[in-house]
Amino acid sequence: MKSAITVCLVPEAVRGPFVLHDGLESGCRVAAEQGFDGIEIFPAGPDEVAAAVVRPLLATHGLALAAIGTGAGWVKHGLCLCHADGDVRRRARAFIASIIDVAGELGAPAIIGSMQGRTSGDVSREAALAMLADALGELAAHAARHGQPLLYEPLNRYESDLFNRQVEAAAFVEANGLDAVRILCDLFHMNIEEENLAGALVACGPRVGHVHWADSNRRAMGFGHTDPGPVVAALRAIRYQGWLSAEVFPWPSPAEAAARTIASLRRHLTA
Ligand code: LER
Ligand code: MN
Repeated sequence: MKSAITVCLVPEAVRGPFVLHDGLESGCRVAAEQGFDGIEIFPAGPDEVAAAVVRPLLATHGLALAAIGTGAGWVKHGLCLCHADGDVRRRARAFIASIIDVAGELGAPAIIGSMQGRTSGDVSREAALAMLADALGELAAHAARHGQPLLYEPLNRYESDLFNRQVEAAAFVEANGLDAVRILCDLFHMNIEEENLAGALVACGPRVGHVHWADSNRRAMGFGHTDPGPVVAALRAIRYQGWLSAEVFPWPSPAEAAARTIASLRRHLTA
């Protein structure tokens, strides 16, 4: 398993659960100094993560790219895949596809989290799930052209009402034949929704494609009450070899959140 830390480039998300907010160059420097294997980027759009910009920075600092988030499409532009307005849905897909392309060029997958949206007065659950399945199918095919999976993230009930639990999301993906979609298991959302973190990971098995490594209160692992031991044991049991990426608040400071994260990973991955 590999360690990553989040770098947010979106001013509107400065209060979001991302550790590093001072640009890519600084984010890469801090990630490398703290001993992370890679970074996960939350960009405003595809241009600021163009391969020509990101590749040399990663090379200089000996880092890999874990994933790129697409949530700025929602945060900045109000786009989502289940919007009642077909034009908004089309623009949401185009935004995600543009991130898939830059991420793919850099050998990494894109994440669909907040861009999934939720049901509304105008969109029933049945309609929203049909829109989601269709969009995931098209975007996963797009990602497959880069040899990448597409990461779909169940969110907690306060952020989406589509899928809150890992196994239900995995069953939906399976029932719709979305073989190239992998589940992003965020331990913060899971702490709210799952009975048992380890049990949910084991039940998801080979569908687990990425992990957001966060404590119960969305601070760095070690600053809340999640026990990471059983989580790591479950990931080992399903032979997960992907990223454990710190998508957490920069509390009490970015440096301390980074240091606490890497300490928790070293303790549990080498145990
Ligand atoms: C949002 O709460 C989240 O967990 C992000 O990873 C989704 O973009
Ligand atoms: Mn997350």
